[in-house]
Amino acid sequence: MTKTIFPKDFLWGGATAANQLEGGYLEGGRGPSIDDALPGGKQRMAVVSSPDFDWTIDPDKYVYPNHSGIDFYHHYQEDIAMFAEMGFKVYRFSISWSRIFPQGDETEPNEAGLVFYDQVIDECLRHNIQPLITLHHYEMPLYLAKHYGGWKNKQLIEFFQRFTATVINRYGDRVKLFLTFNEINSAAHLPVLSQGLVHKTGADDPKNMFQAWHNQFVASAQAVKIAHEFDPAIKVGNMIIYSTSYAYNSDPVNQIANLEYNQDFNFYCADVQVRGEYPAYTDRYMASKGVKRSDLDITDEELALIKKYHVDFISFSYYMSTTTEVTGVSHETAEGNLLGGTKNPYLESSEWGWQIDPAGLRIALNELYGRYRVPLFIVENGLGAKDQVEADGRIFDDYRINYLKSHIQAIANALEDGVPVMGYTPWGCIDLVSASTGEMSKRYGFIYVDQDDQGHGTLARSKKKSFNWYQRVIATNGAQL
Ligand code: BGP
Repeated sequence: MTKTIFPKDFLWGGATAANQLEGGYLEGGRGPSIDDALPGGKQRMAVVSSPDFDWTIDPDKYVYPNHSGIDFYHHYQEDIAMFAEMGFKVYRFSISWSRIFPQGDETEPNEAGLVFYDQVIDECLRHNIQPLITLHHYEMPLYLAKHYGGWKNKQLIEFFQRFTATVINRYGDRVKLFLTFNEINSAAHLPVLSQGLVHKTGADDPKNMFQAWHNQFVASAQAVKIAHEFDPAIKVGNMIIYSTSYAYNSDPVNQIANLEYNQDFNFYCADVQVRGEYPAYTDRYMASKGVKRSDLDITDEELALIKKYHVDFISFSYYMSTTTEVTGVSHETAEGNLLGGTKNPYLESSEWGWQIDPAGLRIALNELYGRYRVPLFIVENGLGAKDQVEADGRIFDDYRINYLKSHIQAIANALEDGVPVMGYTPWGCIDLVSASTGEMSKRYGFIYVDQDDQGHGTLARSKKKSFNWYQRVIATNGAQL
């Protein structure tokens, strides 16, 4: 076999999230989660940021594809068997909080919800796939958002602690890898998914974002404490979106804009979760949003907890890079891209305006390791694209293969740079509902799922060309891309 730079215990796999995958939204005693109240389709983000949005689930008004997901709730055995066929060593999935605590503030968990994840975990282990669990991925019980105002409310720390303890006590004998908050830094762009905040509950006031982040930092530290006390062998990671950022040119004002973008977006949350303390630029960042640290409710006990229980490793999503300039108006913007920024003239974009940049992943890995010196795990990466099904049912997704191949090559380069990378779990390894559009047609999977944007289809699973390609990548431990 050709020589590989990937370590022999490298964790190849794939990633999903409960709210985009499971369906069964009221089965097994599950309560509604915030994602169940968000419409699918083009109006998704616009509706959520309007002043009238009030979390009412109204199926007559909007299409709700998240209610059905891809019905993993009833297909998990078949899906995990296909992951095993690809050779997955690890499968990243999230636990729906409202399946375990339907309302969120109960003291006793819902046993039927716990049983569902027992089955998923045992099915993974039967196939020698290690589970990697995200505790909080873009959803929370709807009740907590409606009646407590989401993560800006300190009571959520206690509720989340109960949820975390329940999950770790139940699964910690079989699951040794956990992540706390998915893309915690995304609150700056997606307050609804990340922190359960909408216009009515103060998403427009940056003070709430910083308070919610602080509460999440405390909850994350508690999760590390609970996990390590249960079994010191359990490793807990944070999870951030990392968007490698370039200054538009060598003009120092753009270089400074880039420095601040990196501090505020890429590093702020990780600095607290990995180093255990608020970074030096905290006051500068808060002031840029009109917030003073003294406006927030932060106690010495909480800071001590954050300091002591920092995470063991960093996990991150990487899809694209960003280009920063001080005005952002003189050049074309990266249209359609939720993270915004200026269009980089050297890069191609996906159909959704995400700028494709594999070299940026090598830079990300080097920057994160240089700054934090802890192991890194790429838990999301991939290309959202519309797939064409041929008359004979085959799907030739060479564009996806090319995207993934170039990014895996970038990981190999970073390994040569000496960066310790634990694993790689491409996003949406099976087609699922898109987080930003709420639609099916933005697909990432190696496995095709027959369902359209209105939720119609047989839900039949089939292998795309990339399925066999990824199978070979794993079988050769990255030697053959
Ligand atoms: C990340 C989220 C995922 C996922 C992915 C792709 O930000 O953690 O939940 O959906 O992006 O995004 P989208 O579905 O909007 O294409």
